Amino acid sequence: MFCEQCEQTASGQGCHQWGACGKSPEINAIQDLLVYCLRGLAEVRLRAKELNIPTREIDVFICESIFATMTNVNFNKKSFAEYIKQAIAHRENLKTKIQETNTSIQWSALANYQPDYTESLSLQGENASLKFITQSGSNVDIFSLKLTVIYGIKGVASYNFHAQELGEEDEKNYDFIAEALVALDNQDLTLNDWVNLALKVGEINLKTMELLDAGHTKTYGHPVPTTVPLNPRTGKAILVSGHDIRQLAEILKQTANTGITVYTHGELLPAHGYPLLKQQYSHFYGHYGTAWQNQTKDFAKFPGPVIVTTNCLMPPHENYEDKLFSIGPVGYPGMTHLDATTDGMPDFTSVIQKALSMPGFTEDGEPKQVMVGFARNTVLNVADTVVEAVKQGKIRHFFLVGGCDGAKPDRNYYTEFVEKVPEDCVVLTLACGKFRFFDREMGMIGEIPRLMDVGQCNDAYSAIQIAVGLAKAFNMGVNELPLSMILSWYEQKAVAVLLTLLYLGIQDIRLGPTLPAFISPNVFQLLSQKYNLQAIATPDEDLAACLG
Ligand code: FSO
Ligand code: SF4
Repeated sequence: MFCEQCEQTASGQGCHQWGACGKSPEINAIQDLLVYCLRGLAEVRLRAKELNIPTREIDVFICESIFATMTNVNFNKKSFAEYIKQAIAHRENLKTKIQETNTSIQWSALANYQPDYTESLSLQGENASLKFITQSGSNVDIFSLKLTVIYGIKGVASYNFHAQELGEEDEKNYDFIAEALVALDNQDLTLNDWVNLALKVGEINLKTMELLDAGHTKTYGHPVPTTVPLNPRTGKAILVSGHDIRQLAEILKQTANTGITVYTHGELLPAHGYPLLKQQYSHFYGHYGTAWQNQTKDFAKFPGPVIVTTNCLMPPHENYEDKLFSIGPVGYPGMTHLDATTDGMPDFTSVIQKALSMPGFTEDGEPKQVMVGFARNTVLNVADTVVEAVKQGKIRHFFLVGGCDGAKPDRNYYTEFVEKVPEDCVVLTLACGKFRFFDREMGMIGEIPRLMDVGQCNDAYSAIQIAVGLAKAFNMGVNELPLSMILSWYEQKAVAVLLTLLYLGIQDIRLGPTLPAFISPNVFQLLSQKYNLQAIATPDEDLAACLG
């Protein structure tokens, strides 16, 4: 087994015996086999595109199936066997269409690969392992960059999957995903070419996050400051976890008038800031639980069913697995998966029945709340006030403390960092890393809250727009703003976001809690020379350096 795609990889050296996330060597190998098959499909898809053969269905399939290989998304061998069959079927279909116009094409071994379905797909996956394929003929730094590209592409694919659900697509993004998958087999690329390709992943991810932002804001309005109850209210309940706001909207639609209250979990907290969702559904009420790594406790306690729409899913405990439902790319053996019906959305009747059969909350909890909705529109609407506060010395510095959470104790750095941020500084946050401090009372500086939740990890786009907007208002470059980025990473969406920030030339990012295992010392040195990317130190040292 070889996997080092996430931050919790064993001893920072890669998971070789068993995944720290709970992924078995068998699942890891079948995921690698899927990626191998997708690389062959990508080659054929690029040829089809040249011949103007429509590929949209295949592009969406590629995004969904890569999404399923991300950390904490899908642990189900059956799902991967099905994705592999579909990948080969799509590839052969496309080849037939291509053959109608061009009979002389020679396909690579990858594009001709045929799995043996009578034998173990996991065993075949071991031979097709990512490490075996990508390491051949390259040095350790090129291997490091190839991993950076494939892991970044996983993040990009997942965001494109979300964007297309909301009707936002750009064929150029799909083209690039296929090109990057094909490039993994190209032995002629130099180290520099690979650096450029990694940065291109960041560029395409920026475009992808922009599409997703457009999908959310056009469909549900621009987020507005909104109070979200953290205490439950009496009655039957459904919890929705993950990132997928389109699916959450569908669940709200199908549960309307059932008397069931819908709660968000994890990265769906910012969904409360979208005004059209809130106005339309009075049973869209509050948020339950904190970050993904606490779900075994949170899901067990929740007195209703839980729908997992995306990462981060942990292997469920017996005491609650029967009330868990997965949709889209998510899966776990034995867990009920709700497939999309003909209109493209799952039928949530079984979840509603489950909720009605479960106790729900028997009393209202002690009132507690947080604020969300400080996305680009809200913040940039008060840009003048912010600029004035900075000029008058009321605001000294901004910190973007965001990214992922995780179980490791060294992630306490982020809690401590925010606690130590001086009174005259403002903290912007996004993604699930916020759960380390999201319910702190941090007060206001004049009319500006000292803690502002920009949104989900993909709302890094919104944070970038805020930084660009403030830089414009101050008439300076983003790197000259009194702004420091203190980022925490965990999985491949965060890799894609980091590559976007580097593509934009953002300097001085502090990254933790540990550096990616897949970044070789030479590649890290290159990034630190060019962007001053650095590992987090202690909160005191980093605060002093940022404010110095
Ligand atoms: Fe967190 Fe998980 Fe959103 Fe990630 S819930 S860790 S970067 O999947 O995507 O922030
Ligand atoms: Fe290990 Fe992370 Fe890979 Fe899971 S996803 S096997 S924890 S590196």
